[in-house]
Amino acid sequence: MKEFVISTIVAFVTAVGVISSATAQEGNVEAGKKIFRKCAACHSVGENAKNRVGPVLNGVVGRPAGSFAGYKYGTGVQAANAKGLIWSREELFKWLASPRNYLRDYLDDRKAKAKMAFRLKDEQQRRDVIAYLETLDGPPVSDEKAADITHGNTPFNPTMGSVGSGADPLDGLERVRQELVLPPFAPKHNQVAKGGPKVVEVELVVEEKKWVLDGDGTEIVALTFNGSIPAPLIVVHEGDYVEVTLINPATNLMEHNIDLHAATGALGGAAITTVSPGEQTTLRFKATKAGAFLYHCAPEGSMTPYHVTHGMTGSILVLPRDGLKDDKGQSLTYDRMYYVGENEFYVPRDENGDFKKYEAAGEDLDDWIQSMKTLIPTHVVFNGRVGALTGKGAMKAKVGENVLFLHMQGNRDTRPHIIGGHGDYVWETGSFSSPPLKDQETWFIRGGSTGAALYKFRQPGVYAYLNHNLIEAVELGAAGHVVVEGEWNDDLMKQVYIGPIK
Ligand code: HEC
Ligand SMILES: [Cu+2]
Repeated sequence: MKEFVISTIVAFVTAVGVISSATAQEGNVEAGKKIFRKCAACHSVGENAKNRVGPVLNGVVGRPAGSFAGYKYGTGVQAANAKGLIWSREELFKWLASPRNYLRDYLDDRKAKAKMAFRLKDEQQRRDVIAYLETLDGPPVSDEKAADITHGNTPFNPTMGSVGSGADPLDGLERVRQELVLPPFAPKHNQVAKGGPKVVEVELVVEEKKWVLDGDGTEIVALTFNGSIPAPLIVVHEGDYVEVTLINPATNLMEHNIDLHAATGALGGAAITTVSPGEQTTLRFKATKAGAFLYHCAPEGSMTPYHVTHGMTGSILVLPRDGLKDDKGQSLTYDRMYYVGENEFYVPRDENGDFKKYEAAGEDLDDWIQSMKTLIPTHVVFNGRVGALTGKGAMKAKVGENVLFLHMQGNRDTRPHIIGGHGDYVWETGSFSSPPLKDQETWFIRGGSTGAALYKFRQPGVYAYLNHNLIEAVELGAAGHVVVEGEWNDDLMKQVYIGPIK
């Protein structure tokens, strides 16, 4: 009890800055402010701070643990609060090194859990960030209007788009729910639209989960839409309304949102869809442009490339209402479609050069940001892991079939090629209002886009479909197979002779 009172007083005095000389010895406020950028992925501070993945940290030094109004703390922090824990400088120093281990010790409970999956190992960095936290004033006055803008300085007024006032202008339109399927497959759809524009409902549930990247068992805690990498393909027609419901289950640890390149305004939806664990959001946008597009999570700052390089990228195909066309405006149809998502990963290594493993989403944040800034990926793969599209997972087709390949890369340029085949028609940028290129050998997919290529298979056999940076294909994983059945055509190719030199 005595200790409790003293630490409260010390913390209080420190918080108001009376013994600031001691603060200077311990940690550097300016350095701490920079380090806080890492914390800002989950915590906000300052005047309009609101609870996000983690609670508001204004005035946290000297505050009872688990006490910020309106934040849903985990059971561990709640128990610590009941036990009288006050966030003194010393306690924070231990907490930041490993929140989970800290709670296990403090509560003397081996099963105690912390919702904060982030660790700051470096002692000086911990002192610095605590020094910075000490400069922050107490809790902000709650300002609900200001608190709603979660993403940059978008001019979006949250009341403008709110549904519920008056009649819904889309009441007359047919509503359909699209059941999304696992890549490399496409959901059921018509190539030529039937009837007028519809409202197409899709549901994306964010799953943070362990994910193995290769045959060596290299593992990350992936961030996914619906549990797959890439995220599922959505297919609609130009003029349709797309209603995306994004669910972030309470068991997750991070905030997520969605930026759809097919949408117009509010950062593609990212500005108005950020959801914390335990929340969901529904966004409706009109698909005004025909093409193949990327969608991805885009929380803020470093968190955007962090989430994108943890698997949160997918594609939406917006078909022209009357289907695909060649360069002369003649209809083109496909017999099958495959959706190839290319993702690159930057798995951090330990002192021995071995890949590190982490237990929970966000735990690798610091290491991963360092590693992704090298721009040297450790893995470049199709469908989330090395070999996902070979062997049992190989794509299949028959001689004479037209196959539409969508190729998505959320972050980095790539160059698909079919070894032994071509791109008969290629919409390199994904735009269907521009005429397709014809008879391409290799096509270019800009990082941040989805392109489309149509090819009629004319010979049976196993084709490699790969990123024609062959180092990335062979050494890092960016390769798949297409197994094609049918009759061999000697006119197109014949082995005339092979054997000893004649
Ligand atoms: C990946 C998200 C994430 C990051 C990054 C993160 N935190 Fe947290 N933090 C949380 C969550 C979630 C909680 C709530 C813990 C619980 O309830 O178990 C929390 C709780 C806290 C608390 C306890 C607050 C209270 O009211 O009891 C402090 C202090 C804290 N974090 C400081 C920091 C600092 C400082 C950093 C940066 C060095 C940081 N956090 C980085 C998610 C994060
Ligand atoms: Cu995300």
